[in-house]
Amino acid sequence: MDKNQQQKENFIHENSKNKDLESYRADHGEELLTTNQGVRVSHTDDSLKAGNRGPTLMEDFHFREKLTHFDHERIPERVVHARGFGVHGYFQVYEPITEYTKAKFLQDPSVKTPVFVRFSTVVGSRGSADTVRDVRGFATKFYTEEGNYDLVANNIPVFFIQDAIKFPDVVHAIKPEPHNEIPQASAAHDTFWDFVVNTPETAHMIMWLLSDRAIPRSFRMMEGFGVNTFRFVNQQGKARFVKFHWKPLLGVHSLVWDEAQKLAGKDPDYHRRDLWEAINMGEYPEYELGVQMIEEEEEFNFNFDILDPTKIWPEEIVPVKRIGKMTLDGNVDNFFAETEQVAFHPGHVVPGIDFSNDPLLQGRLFSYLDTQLIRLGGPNFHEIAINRPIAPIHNNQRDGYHRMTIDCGSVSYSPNSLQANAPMPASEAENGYVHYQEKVEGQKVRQRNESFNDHFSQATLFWNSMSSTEKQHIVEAFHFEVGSVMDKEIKQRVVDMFNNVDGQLAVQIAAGIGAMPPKAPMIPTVTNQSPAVSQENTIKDARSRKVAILLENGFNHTEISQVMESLAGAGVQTEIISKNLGMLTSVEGQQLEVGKNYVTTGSIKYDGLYIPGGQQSVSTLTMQGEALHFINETFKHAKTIGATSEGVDLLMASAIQGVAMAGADTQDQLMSEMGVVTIRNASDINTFTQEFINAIAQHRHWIRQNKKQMIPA
Ligand code: HDE
Repeated sequence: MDKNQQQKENFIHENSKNKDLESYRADHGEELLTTNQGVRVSHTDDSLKAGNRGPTLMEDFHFREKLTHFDHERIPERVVHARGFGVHGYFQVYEPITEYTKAKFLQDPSVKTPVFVRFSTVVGSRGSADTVRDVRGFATKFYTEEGNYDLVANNIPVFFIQDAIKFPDVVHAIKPEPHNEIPQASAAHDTFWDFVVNTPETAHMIMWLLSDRAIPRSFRMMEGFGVNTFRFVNQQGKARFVKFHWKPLLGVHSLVWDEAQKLAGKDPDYHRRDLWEAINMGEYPEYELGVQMIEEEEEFNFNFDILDPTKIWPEEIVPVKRIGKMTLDGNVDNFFAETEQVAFHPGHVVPGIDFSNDPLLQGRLFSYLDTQLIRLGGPNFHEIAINRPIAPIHNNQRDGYHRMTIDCGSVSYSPNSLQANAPMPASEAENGYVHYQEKVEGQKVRQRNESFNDHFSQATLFWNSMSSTEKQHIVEAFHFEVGSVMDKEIKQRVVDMFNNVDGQLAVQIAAGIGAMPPKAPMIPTVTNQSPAVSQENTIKDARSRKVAILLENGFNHTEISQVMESLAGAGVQTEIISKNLGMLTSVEGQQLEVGKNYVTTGSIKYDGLYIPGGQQSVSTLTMQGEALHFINETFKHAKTIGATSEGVDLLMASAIQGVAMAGADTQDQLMSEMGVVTIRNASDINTFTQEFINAIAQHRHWIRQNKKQMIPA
């Protein structure tokens, strides 16, 4: 049994949801072909015809069944979040949090609650690219003993709108325009920005959407946020307001825009492939579950409304308590059966978790069940294998399309005496779900409370909290997004709207989109920051990063093998790239296999680059435009570059020499400041690898930011 199979075995046996799924798995290897009625088929390559050149006969049941099934094998894609990728895992709480909630899966650290997580983009259709600028969905189904709990989250903590009644509007505005279905998976068009300038409550979300958060490096390196305000309720009935967070243990990291755009062409599956491969290699992504809690009595103590989904609760004011950890350790067996058919719903809660009056959440509670009815073809989608709880289901609901359960007996109503009124409602002591008895009073009005009126303070807070590089990326994103808008008035209104966030931001936006700067650039009154929202302050780790090695015949085998071994020891993967696929031979005669050539990969697919020594290898590479482009592009995207002995000469033949060295006094300065780690003397290889690994852990070296325009890549 190989490693992957072994992992799969462990995963199947340890996880109760997977044991449940096991009875649905079908393995067709080494079996004889049958129809759906189980009749063996003797020939499947020709339809039954009247004569060799004659018409196909109606009685060919095998042909008709095969074509009919094929004709019906699509279901509607999700109206939003159509493109997604699902994986299995488990969750464990660190210690009982009985004080805050009675939810059973949050009480016992020894219990592994199975989960299924689906990551997604929002706007693009099912076949769109992974690395587009967009919000990412991060939906988790916990199969708890008390029934399914869904935490249907995004990787951005706020939302575009404050009331769910505007959801169809924002989605229509951002989706491809209806007359020509252009553009795919992008906000960079007139209808979206028209909506934005007419809807000032979008300001805070737009700042996040145009930040690096919207182009994650990996699903494994993203935060998740429940966005809406929920409630925790404990055994004594005491409630607290709560917001949920997922904190990735690899830190929060992003791509750069040029890279994201190129990846969308070179590898549209970049994110799903990254997750699929990480799990297959046993590099299981981990996320801590965090909660922010606010006491009921403190509801009005903040300068924002805690029910407003366009607001964060700054972590510096309301700390995030980390209560447990989720590990994702299993890929699906079948994308359609699991990832496509899974159905999430923020209304799937268990005792101990309740709702708030957040008007976005209230609307969501209607929409998710409703959408599954059309998408999954009726009310029995809870019976689809991936959606079934591990807790038993007993009620009087019956029939409907695709009913699987054979409900026995004559009673399907309540109250009844024929079955002693079973199935009977459970008391609270028996874990029956009891809604929190919040007192609600009011007139029926179509209005918003005035506490929802401040649309700019937190947008400014976000802007204030960004590093200079993050700010530059936001301005560049405005230039791309709003620069793609045709209508000049809309462009001008974007400048004027974001003048309310920060006058200098508005001035910079205007400069890149052919609009006038604001007449009176605003000096913000909000001057504080929330360091937690900046990715500069995240965890830095080299683990599971991927390094490309450029190589040709005549390389130095001792050097490359020492470096590869050290990188592997630090959990860094390597891949050899060369002009052609096949084997390469070192000076000493050893052979190494090429993983990819320039046609099948590109620098954009790696976190760093290493060029080993070997006179002949380096001379050949120096003559290859692709190799030089690879180096230049890696440099432009601020990634770590390492070179040993003659490998350093190749760097000097690239654009780095002229561009990076401009202004640097010595090569040492270049090395230490720019994340370009070089060593001429191979006897210092251990020092090199240590420094190289540390540089990779930094993710990017933004000090190169100002030089990127000079790089021809
Ligand atoms: Fe969703 N959302 N949404 N949403 N949402 C859907 O349900 C909706 C919102 C989120 O991987 C739909 O099954 C409304 C916020 C995720 O299957 C639909 C509003 C957040 C997913 C729907 C929102 C989300 C969805 C489409 C109020 C972050 C993908 C398909 C304005 C907390 C789940 C489906 C998956 C999917 C409605 C806003 C997260 C139509 C009405 C805020 C991760 O029901």
